[in-house]
Amino acid sequence: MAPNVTDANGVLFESDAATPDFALATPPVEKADNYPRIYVWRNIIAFTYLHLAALYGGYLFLFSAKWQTDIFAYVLYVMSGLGITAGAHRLWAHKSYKAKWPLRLILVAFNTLAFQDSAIDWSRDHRMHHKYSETDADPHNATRGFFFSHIGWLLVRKHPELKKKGKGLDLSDLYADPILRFQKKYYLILMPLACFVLPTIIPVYFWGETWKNSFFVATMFRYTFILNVTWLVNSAAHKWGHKPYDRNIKPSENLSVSLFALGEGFHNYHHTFPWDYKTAELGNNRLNFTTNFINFFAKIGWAYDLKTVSEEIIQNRVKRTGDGTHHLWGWGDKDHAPEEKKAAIRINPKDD
Ligand code: ST9
Ligand code: ZN
Ligand code: ZN
Repeated sequence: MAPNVTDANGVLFESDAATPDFALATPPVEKADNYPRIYVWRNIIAFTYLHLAALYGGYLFLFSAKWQTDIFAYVLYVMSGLGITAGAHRLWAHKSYKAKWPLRLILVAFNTLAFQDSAIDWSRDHRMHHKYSETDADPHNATRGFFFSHIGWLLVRKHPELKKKGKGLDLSDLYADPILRFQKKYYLILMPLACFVLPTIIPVYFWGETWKNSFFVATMFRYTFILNVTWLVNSAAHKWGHKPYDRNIKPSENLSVSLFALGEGFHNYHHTFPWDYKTAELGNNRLNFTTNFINFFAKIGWAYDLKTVSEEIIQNRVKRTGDGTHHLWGWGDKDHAPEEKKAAIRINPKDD
């Protein structure tokens, strides 16, 4: 047995693995109990308004806003997306790489713009999501259905099992970072400024956009769009797609989600190897904007200690627990269908 096996039925860090290829002793999928939903009306009203405003914003985005405002909304989408993917997710929740303070500062600013709660709170929930995946202690437990894992979990009180098991979570690494402590302490001042006030003022001030277009397009539409893209990782990517790495879990490889979520839809891989900074197998970088972003900062030395899984480990795992949909390793793979090999076009062929 690998060292440091925890009693948790989920893998968070390398040392949590139960077997040498990082598998779990038991498959994590369980059925949710019938815990009653305690509605949080403040959130239900806020999210309803947000979505109505975003629909109107989407209309203005297409038919009324200046092109500068549309591009601005897109740039904010990418920035706040990176604050979640490269920041809260890969850096802080999973510790899959390390970052020097200038990069951490950029990421925390992007993360505040995304308004998905402080990076410390986001990471706490996300560590629970992996460690107790698809049980009652998982905040957006996908066994409770698409709606619950998408947005429903933000409209009700959390399951008592989550709060009980959550007490055992180690967050000392997050609280040790003064940048994260600062963000959490001043969140209620920084977040409204970054997510709502500045994005509304900038288009009006710099290119004469109307207040209406600015508020509904650059702020409400942009924010709600990113929220839904993020939530799709919890709902769609826990429901639809292949499972080449582990067929026993719900998380799946979902290319459409990856496209919008800056490379975060390769979710079967990510739940199988959660500490890989790429959150995908090597070779999927085309759709993985976040990996390219981290690679760029690794080149200039601001990102370092990037962790990734060796091809041998992946191959072993695919053979043992995959659903058989993994693409071939390359030409000459023993699973390569002979008909397909025969039909392939080869330029200047030579077998040696
Ligand atoms: C939002 C977050 O939308 C979205 C996160 C999505 C995650 C996606 C992951 C996918 C992978 C990454 C892909 C990224 C792709 C991005 C692409 C971008 C282009 N552990 O929470 P409370 C305890 S946020 C341990 O109030 P309630 C603790 O004692 C949207 N303990 O629970 C806590 O007290 P304190 C904006 C825990 O009362 C106490 O319980 N934000 C844990 O049941 C109370 O905690 C909102 O709308 C834990 N995990 O309320 C706010 N959790 O905190 C939404 C709790 O003092 N949230 N405890 O230590 C809420 O209003 C409430 O949390 C609630 C539950 C109503 C949902
Ligand atoms: Zn997941
Ligand atoms: Zn994760």
